[in-house]
Amino acid sequence: MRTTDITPGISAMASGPDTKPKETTENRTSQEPPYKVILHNDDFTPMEHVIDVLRKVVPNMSFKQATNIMIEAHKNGKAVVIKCHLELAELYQEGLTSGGLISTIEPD
Ligand code: TYC
Repeated sequence: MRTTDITPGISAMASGPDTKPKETTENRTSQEPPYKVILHNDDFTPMEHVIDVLRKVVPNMSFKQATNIMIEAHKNGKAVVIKCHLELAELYQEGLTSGGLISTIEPD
């Protein structure tokens, strides 16, 4: 039959390795947020104030998350607040600075 001569070739092409999406890993990597907002410790800001500012500046940050970030910065000198794109990172840095906290932005 003429169709059976053609169909196997077509179905082999449609499901063969050549039609699989390429470079899935590279695509996923390129969608990662590219910047980190880093909170730096200081010797004078009350811990409660750091937690309050973090929660005001970063949407949906829980009290527990803010506390952990504050403690990490307090102990280690710095802590990652959030990973995001540059425009948002700059917005968050402005908020942290307005709240009296020291922060930097760095590529992830
Ligand atoms: N080290 C401050 C204190 O002892 C608390 C603190 C934590 C300040 C984190 C800033 O990013 C900071 N009161």
